[in-house]
Amino acid sequence: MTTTLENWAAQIRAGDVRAIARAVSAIENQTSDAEALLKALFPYTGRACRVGITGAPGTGKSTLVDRLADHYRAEKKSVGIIAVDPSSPFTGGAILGDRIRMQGHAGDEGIFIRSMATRGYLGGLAQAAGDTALLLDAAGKDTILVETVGVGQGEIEIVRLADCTIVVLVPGMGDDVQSLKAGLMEIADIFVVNKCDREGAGQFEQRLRAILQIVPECDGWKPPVVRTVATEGQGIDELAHQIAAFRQHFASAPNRSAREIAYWKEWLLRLLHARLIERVATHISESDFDALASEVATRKKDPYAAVNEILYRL
Ligand SMILES: Nc1nc2c(ncn2[C@@H]2O[C@H](COP(=O)(O)OP(=O)(O)OP(=O)(O)O)[C@@H](O)[C@H]2O)c(=O)[nH]1
Ligand SMILES: [Mg+2]
Repeated sequence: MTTTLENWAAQIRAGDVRAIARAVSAIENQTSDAEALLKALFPYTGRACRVGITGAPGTGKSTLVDRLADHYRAEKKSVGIIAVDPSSPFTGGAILGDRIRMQGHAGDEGIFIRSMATRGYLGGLAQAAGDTALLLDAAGKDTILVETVGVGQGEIEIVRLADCTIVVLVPGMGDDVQSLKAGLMEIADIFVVNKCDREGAGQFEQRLRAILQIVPECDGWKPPVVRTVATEGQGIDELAHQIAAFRQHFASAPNRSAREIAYWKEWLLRLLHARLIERVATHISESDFDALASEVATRKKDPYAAVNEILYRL
């Protein structure tokens, strides 16, 4: 490793904000530095608690993240925030709103905030968010909050990078419990019913609890339901308490190791997938690829033979 890279890694581990920001950019732009840096930092990761916060647009995720960050800062814990917006091709729009809201933390060295939007394909975004979480972990952040809008598979892939996943729901707005996305229900370790200042919150919570009764426990953990009014900071202490309880529950073997292995298996598969596609792109030109696809389209070749041909060329 070159000394510049060594210095950079040391600055990151010391929590230097500019060094961290530069590393996130390197990750986003997929420079070769980024990989070398993450390799150097990897041995120092595994300490942070990664909390994923997902839910439909406008449910109050950013407000919750903001309040949770306040809670942890009051306990003198350092915080990293990654706001991921897979629907936006730019770092802007709603995320910009988040940034403005988060400016209450400006000047606080104990908190690092970064927004990420889609660049290229979704798999890339999940990887970039995961790499950034590793980076912040190595930088000594105690808690890493990852916010993402929960609508599709790509987002679910992003929250899977967390140790603990919070699904945010709100009463009303036709967001009926019945219509909850099955995928979101399955990934929740903790449910938050936010905007409990709204009418119908109690009823909504009851219906949610009734549905959860038939959901089986996972490794002895039954997802709790926390009521919040994020704008007022209500229920935040209870939410932090449930996150800590979840962490405690999975802190010991065998639950912890099984989760960790499943987590890294998914990570390895994604990386392998990305690397294979990369290699294919360096060995086979776009026009070669088009020619193969055209042969399949005209039934000159079957798709299995075409893929085998590509693999053979690697
Ligand atoms: N009444 C009420 N409004 C809330 C509550 N929490 C958040 N809001 C408001 O709901 C709106 C959306 O909040 P955000 O925190 O931006 O929601 P989000 O889920 O991050 O939104 P996206 O990132 O755009 O998906 C804002 O106007 C908040 O002030 C709450 O508990 N009660
Ligand atoms: Mg938001």
